[in-house]
Amino acid sequence: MPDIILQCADKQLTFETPVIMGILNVTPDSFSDGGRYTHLDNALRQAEQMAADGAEIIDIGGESTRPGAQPVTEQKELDRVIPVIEKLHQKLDVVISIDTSKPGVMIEAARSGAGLINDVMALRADGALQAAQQTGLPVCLMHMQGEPRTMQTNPQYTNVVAEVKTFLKQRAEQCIAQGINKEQIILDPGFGFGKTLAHNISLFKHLDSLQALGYPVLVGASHKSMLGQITGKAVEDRLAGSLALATLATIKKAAIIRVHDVAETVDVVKVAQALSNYNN
Ligand code: YH5
Repeated sequence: MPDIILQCADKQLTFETPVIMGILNVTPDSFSDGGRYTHLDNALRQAEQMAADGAEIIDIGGESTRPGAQPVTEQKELDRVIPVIEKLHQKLDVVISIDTSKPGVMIEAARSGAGLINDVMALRADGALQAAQQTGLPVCLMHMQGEPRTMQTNPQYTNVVAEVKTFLKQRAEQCIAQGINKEQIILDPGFGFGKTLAHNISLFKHLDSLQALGYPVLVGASHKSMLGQITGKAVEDRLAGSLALATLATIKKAAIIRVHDVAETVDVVKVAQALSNYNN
């Protein structure tokens, strides 16, 4: 992986050590400060802190994709994310990732300074492949079985590792056929997206099988219910579990780790990297 360089608009990402992607939610339920700050100020403060803590990527999502979440309109998503992207692009030296499945949002986000497209639908929406190609930005292709509203109802696989790998390989090939550069593709097994705990565990244990496709792999499991299922802890008490997972992801050479707790994860990655036998 050290030889891979992602070209994220005006910035480059390399993966000698896992890159931390900090999660910045701009959905209304993530603001509970009673209006003391505007959404924009709040987002900027959070993002500044994550950058200072060592996040190299900040992932901005204007549509909740948590289990059971309802879709939002394109205009609403644009209204939420574009001002934040413009402001962060002005003020911070980080790669801005846009977490969206909508072609129109991809295009506008790229115009406003985004450096990476993160799509939990793996560019399956009508026009998304073309839109992503047009931006020239790297794309993260994530596996999901079903759709957010219903995906956790009854996830089923014959062989989860093989099925996720085949799906992502085919999506990567579609991207390449559409004119997206092979070197601009990231894969993600999609922890918690239409998966039981057993499915998530298999995918994590066999991350190397996905990495064998030759693309950088993103791991996103911070605070997710698989950690709640393993530890018995509520969502606000999943930091330690998230850090244990980040340690293992580092040892397994994940390229990008997507997290809520940037400062803590940066330390964990440094220690895991320094002390593991086969990372360097
Ligand atoms: C991901 O894995 N996930 S949004 C449920 C939680 C906690 C967090 C409380 N976007 C991913 O973060 N993009 C999301 O339980 C993502 N990979 C990529 N590439 C869901 C989320 C979350 C959901």
